[in-house]
Amino acid sequence: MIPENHPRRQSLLIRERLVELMERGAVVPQGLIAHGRGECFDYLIGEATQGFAERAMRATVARILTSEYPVISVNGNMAALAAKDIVAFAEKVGAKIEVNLFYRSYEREKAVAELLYEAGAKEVLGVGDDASATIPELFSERRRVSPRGILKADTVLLGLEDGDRTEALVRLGKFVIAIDLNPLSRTAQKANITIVDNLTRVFPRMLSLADELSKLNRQELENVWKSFDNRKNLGEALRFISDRLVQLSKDL
Ligand code: PTJ
Repeated sequence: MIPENHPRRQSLLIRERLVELMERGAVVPQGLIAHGRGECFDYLIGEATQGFAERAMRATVARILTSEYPVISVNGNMAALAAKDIVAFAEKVGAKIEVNLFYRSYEREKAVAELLYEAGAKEVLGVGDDASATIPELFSERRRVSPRGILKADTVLLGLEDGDRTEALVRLGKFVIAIDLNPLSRTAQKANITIVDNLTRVFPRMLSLADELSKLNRQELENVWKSFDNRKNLGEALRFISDRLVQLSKDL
């Protein structure tokens, strides 16, 4: 039992949920390691959505609203932490949802899809025979995608993704949007838009941004995402972290 007044109650509850879903087979043990890394970067950005993340989210929503075929790629950690918000966001912006796992097995595909269906999804791609297409240049199970999903997508939104797969999707001509707390990861560096923020904050915020931005016309939406510069924004994330650490060290 985590005491109600524990200062890090929320964070401990999230850990408990990941462990529980690992026991149910949706999350892999490596996902716990990835989460620990994420927690560390979250500390560095003050465990709050900063300006660089807000700008990246606005560009993301604008891009998705002007996409022909947007797909949200969901792995074990994403489904464990944000299934409800992912499903609500996908519904609002008309995006498909596809299970795409680094450590793929049929049992895990089903376990992750089940979390999404429990959260209200009407359709989940990438399970079993549906993941029958392959991403060239990637090997083993990591290359499988759905011909009705990622293979066909013009825009792919993903989180906690491996660098090789991000690079392969970009080479395939996909517009890749990554949610990654680590601004230095290969995924963060290679994506077209990187949201350096915790995915538990990202989806609720993007839901309200979708309401706000859907009032803009197509030209205005295109201006929002086309004027976004990912490298500059990643630079701002790193400067924010470094300035914050300098400030914190002065306060000691
Ligand atoms: O479910 P699977 O089989 O697809 O496997 C998923 C994991 C997460 C195990 C796999 O994709 C993996 O090994 O990821 P990495 O290479 O460890 O990358 C995870 C990245 O996500 C790191 O840069 C973390 O800082 C970041 N991260 C961790 N938790 C969060 C996060 N970013 C945003 N929100 C989080 N909650």
